[in-house]
Amino acid sequence: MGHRAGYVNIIGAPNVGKSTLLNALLGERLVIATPKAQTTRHRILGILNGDDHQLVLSDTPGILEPQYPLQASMMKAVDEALKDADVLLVMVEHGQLPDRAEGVLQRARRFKGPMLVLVNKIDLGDQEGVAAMLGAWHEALPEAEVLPVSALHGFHVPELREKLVDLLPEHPPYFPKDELSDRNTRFFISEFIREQVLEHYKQEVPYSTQVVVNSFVEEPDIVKIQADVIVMRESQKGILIGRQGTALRRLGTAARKAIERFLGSKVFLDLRVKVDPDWREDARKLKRYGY
Ligand SMILES: Nc1nc2c(ncn2[C@@H]2O[C@H](COP(=O)(O)OP(=O)(O)OP(=O)(O)O)[C@@H](O)[C@H]2O)c(=O)[nH]1
Ligand SMILES: [Mg+2]
Repeated sequence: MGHRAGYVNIIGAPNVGKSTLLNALLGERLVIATPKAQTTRHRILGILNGDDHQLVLSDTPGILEPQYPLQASMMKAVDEALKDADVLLVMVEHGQLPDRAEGVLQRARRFKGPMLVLVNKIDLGDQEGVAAMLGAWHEALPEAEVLPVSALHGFHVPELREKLVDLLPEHPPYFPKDELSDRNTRFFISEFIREQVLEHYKQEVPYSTQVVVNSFVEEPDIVKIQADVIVMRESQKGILIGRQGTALRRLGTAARKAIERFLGSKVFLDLRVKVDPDWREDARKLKRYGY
C-alpha cells in the first residue's frame, strides 16, 4: 500500500467537544475550545502527518438553526465539510439522544461514505447510561460504527486515530508534509484572543465580538502584536473595557499568555476595542472579516 491521505471531517451540535477532539487527535492545542456553545465559527483544518499517511481533519461550527447572517455563514462551513469528507465523524455528547439532534441526523443521513458516531464525554456517564447511548445511536444511524470516547481525557483517542488512518483512501498528500493547518498565525492569534473573550465575558458579549490582528512584528526577543476587539454596540465596548480598564487589562494578560504558549516566544499585545455597528448581521462586513 502506498501513501494514504484524506479528509476526516467532524460535525455535531454546539459544545459537544469537536474542537477538543481535533486537538486531542493532533496532540497539540491548535483550535480554541471553551465551555460556551458556538466557540468555533469557521471550518479549520488540522493536518496530522505520518510517513505514509496524511489525515486532514476539519473542525466545524456546531450545528444550529441560524438566527442571523454570521450563524448562516457558520452553517455554510458545516455543509462545505460534508461535501468533501472521505470519512465523517458525527460527534454527540453523553446524554444527547438522536431525537434531540435533528440537524445533525439530517446531515449525517445524507452522507455516503464511512461514518463514525463518537459518543463523547463518557467520563460523565455510568456504564448503563453509556450503553443506552450507544444503542440509541446505533439504531438511528445503523450504517455507522458507534464509538464511546472522551476527547478531554484521551479515552479511545489513539484507537480512533489508528482507525481513521486505516479508513483513508490511497492518495498522495494534499498539503506539504510539514504543514499543520490551512490557517495562518494571525488567524490563530485572533482566535486565542476571542477564546479569552468567551472565557471572561457573559451573555451576548462573546457572540457580538470579532477580533482582527492588524500587525504582527517579530523582533529579536519579542513579538509585537496589535489587535482590535470589535463589538456591535457602544454598551458592549464599555463592558469589555470595564471600570478604569480593569476588564480589558485582564483580558489582555490572559490572551498574551495563550499567544506566548502558542508562539513559544515573549509577546507584547496591544488590544483596542472598537465598535462596528451590527457587524454580524451584515453580509459585506462578514465577508471582510473572513466569514
Ligand atoms: N467532561 C468532558 N468534557 C469535555 C470532553 N470533551 C470536551 N469537553 C468540554 O466540553 C466543552 C466544549 O468543548 P469544545 O471542544 O469547545 O466543543 P465544540 O463541539 O467544539 O463546541 P462549538 O465550537 O461551540 O460547537 C469544553 O468545556 C470542553 O472542555 C470530555 O470528553 N469530557
Ligand atoms: Mg468548536
